[in-house]
Amino acid sequence: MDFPDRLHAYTTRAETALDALLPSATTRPARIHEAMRYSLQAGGKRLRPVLALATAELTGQPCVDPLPAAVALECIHTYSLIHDDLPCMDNDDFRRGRPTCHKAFDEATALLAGDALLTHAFRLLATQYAANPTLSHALTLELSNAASSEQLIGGQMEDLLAEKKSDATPDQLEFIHLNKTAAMIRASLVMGGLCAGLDAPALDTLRVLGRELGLTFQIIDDILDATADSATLGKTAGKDAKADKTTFVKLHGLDGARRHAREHTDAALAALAQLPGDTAFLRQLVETMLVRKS
Ligand code: GRG
Repeated sequence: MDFPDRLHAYTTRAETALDALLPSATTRPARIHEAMRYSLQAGGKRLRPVLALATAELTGQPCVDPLPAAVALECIHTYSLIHDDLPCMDNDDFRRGRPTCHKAFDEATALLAGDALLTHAFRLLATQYAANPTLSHALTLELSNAASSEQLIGGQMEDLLAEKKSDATPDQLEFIHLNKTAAMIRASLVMGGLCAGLDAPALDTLRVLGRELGLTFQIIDDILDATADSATLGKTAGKDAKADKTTFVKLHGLDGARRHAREHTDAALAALAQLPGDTAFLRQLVETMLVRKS
């Protein structure tokens, strides 16, 4: 299978599993399950599940089914987006091409839908890997670390603090990128590696890959933000008020940002070259992240 077909196959598998592993929209109380499904099934690139599934297949068929882990990752990612969009945070009206959860439902429901997705992720790891307690524990540890107050939430906190000032330092910006963005990308790779039964050195290499790919991903995100017109962004007044915020492009300029993104991609490719198995798909995915347009 070539790269686009394999990407499509992983995305489809992840989306089928998302549907199967979430409470149905009619489960009582229907409104919370509708809201969870509304945001989770709104599309998106499914990058984190794809990374987990592809890594799980690096050395052939994985020892255990990586789909529940892939769904858990997307649940955490989607919860973070729902909460990030709330009026008390970024106050965004649109996400994944449709009204944000709090616009389609209401703020309280969106808050609960995020909470429920966060909780559901760990329920999946506890229930779907119950036959393998060691793996269940390792997956839970990896995902809870990535989603913790020192990583995903810590990165978001630092980002909110940085919004109040236009002179965030490169060090602060790197902390934000590493934790708000790279932590979940790194966890996706490591959780896939755990399902593949990879050894400790390979898992460490996946961590390096996740760091470098995560930093590339966020720099490209900043470049896309800086070069998109406001109509494309579809932002609210709340978002425009943060126009002064320090970004990678503001600190390094567009050319500097592109150069840094290339350097992180090269470091990611160097890490990939250390991994066992067939790395062709991941290599192409890493290259694609550098030139992505959305
Ligand atoms: C509220 C705890 C909490 C965290 C919020 C994810 C996040 C942290 C904020 C969203 C804003 C942002 C720019 C985050 C950086 C990570 C990022 C680029 C997220 C968007 O990920 P994509 O592009 O989204 O993979 P899709 O919709 O394609 O899944």
